[in-house]
Amino acid sequence: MFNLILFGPPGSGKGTQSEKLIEKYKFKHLSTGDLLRSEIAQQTPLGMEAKSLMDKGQLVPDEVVIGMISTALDANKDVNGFLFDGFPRTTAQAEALDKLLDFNKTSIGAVLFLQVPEEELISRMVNRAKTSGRSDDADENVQRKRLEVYSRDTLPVANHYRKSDKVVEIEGVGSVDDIFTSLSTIIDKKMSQSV
Ligand code: B4P
Repeated sequence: MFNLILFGPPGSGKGTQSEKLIEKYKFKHLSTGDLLRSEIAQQTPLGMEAKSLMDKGQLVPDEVVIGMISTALDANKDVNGFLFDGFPRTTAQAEALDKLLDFNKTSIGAVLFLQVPEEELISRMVNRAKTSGRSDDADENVQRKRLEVYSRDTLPVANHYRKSDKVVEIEGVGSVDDIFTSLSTIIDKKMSQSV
């Protein structure tokens, strides 16, 4: 089993690249953003609580997302590997994921970190707002808040995985296909080293 984390700031293209990666490598895709938006669409109590936080650019509590991931891992025992997209977003989430994977006798094979400058991120979120219908994309103050939360709470997650030499930085500006080629090259290399 080969497990991958696609890491990067909001709007760096994690969701965009995940779609292509799951098609090529048949990973089980676990996007906490998608899982939360599905709860919102179903108007569950969890979804309603998450929406109020997401609309302000804040993170949903660790125990909520860790619980969602734990359930998803249990429900997918026979997959080739997981692609974690938008998770972990805090060091506490990363530590919880390490324990869950360890319990299942597996681990993270690589953390691919998409590098995109802040102004480009804002411009992508502004563009995405025109079509996504996502209320957290529509307001520039919320976008700035998401980037602030990212720098404070999520960036330290990269250091957590640097300790075990798992992080590979990838240029996240350029065509979607060129970025996908860069990601695939690293994944092929890491997969061949893991067998
Ligand atoms: P997410 O759903 O994870 O969304 P994201 O980080 O905003 O976007 P992503 O990086 O996937 O960007 P995309 O491909 O769409 O999170 C949403 C919210 O959910 C969070 O703010 C938080 O509140 C909550 N949440 C989620 N996970 C959580 C967790 N673990 N803990 C706590 N809270 C959590 O790309 C963006 C745009 O750029 C798109 O329009 C795309 O078309 C465009 N684009 C992509 N690649 C491009 C390229 N190469 N060039 C130009 N444009 C490009």
